[in-house]
Amino acid sequence: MTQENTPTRSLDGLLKPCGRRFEVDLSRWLVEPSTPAALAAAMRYCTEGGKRLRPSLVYLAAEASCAAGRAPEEMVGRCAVAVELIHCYSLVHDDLPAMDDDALRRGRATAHVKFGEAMAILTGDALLTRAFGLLGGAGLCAGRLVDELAAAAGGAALIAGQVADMNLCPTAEGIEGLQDIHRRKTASLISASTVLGAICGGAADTIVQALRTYGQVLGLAFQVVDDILDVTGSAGELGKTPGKDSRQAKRTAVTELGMEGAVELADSLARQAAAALAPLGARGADLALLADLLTRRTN
Ligand code: GRG
Repeated sequence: MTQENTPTRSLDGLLKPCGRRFEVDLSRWLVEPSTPAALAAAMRYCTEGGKRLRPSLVYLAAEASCAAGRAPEEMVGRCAVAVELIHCYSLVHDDLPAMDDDALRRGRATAHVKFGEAMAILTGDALLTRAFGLLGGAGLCAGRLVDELAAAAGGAALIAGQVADMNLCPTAEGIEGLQDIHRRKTASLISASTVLGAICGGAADTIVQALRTYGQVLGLAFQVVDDILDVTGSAGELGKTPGKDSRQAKRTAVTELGMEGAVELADSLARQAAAALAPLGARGADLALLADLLTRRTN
């Protein structure tokens, strides 16, 4: 990165205001009336903490693509909560004994350790279902929003990525095969976040497409950094168990390319993500900065 466009804002500086907005939206939209108190408590627990990257992308993409005024706040809030609920459900289920079998998430006991396995499964189910309920009530664009999120969270994307990651289906060799897994398990939801934001902002098709590409490439970069942090990070920093990939003999960007190659790939993908924002002009500045800052994150 050259001197004149050295970022003056930190990752915290970008994400914290979005995070504060998100906590308001989450407390409004998470729990339906008549939800049993024990389930509501587990849903709250499983949605606390984290970087709030995906809802932040919804807010930033909505702002960047809304040419006049502000994107409709309720629709944006529903989308921000919906993408985070899908993310949280996937983490709860990923941590289960039948999957990754982990005891630590976001610096605390995982859901099945805290509430038992049955409640953890049901909490994940409730988060997943609530996400689509929120989009279904999002007004005129509801159908489009549901289609986008269903594609990102479904059997050809997020779940396919998990199936491949767990070696439950054949996968292609090499970095191409690995990136196909990353595209599905990580980038699909990150891209859906920017696309949902763009739809809320009433973006033209070229802008929606630019934000889709940005999200896809950013998602690939994000997963490469996640692979790197699994080697270099500590449990204290990450809030989850480091070193799991090598203990489980998982293919990662580091195993495929070596540490130096993985760092280069993350940088290159971050630059490609920022370049995809060209059609947004100056309105894409925060998202471009975010791509750069995320490659240097420590958790
Ligand atoms: C169980 C259907 C199902 C899917 C699980 C998301 C996932 C697929 C597995 C979790 C482990 C993993 C490496 C996922 C890839 C995406 C990723 C890097 C998640 C962590 O996202 P962060 O860092 O987490 O944004 P926080 O806690 O900050 O929200």
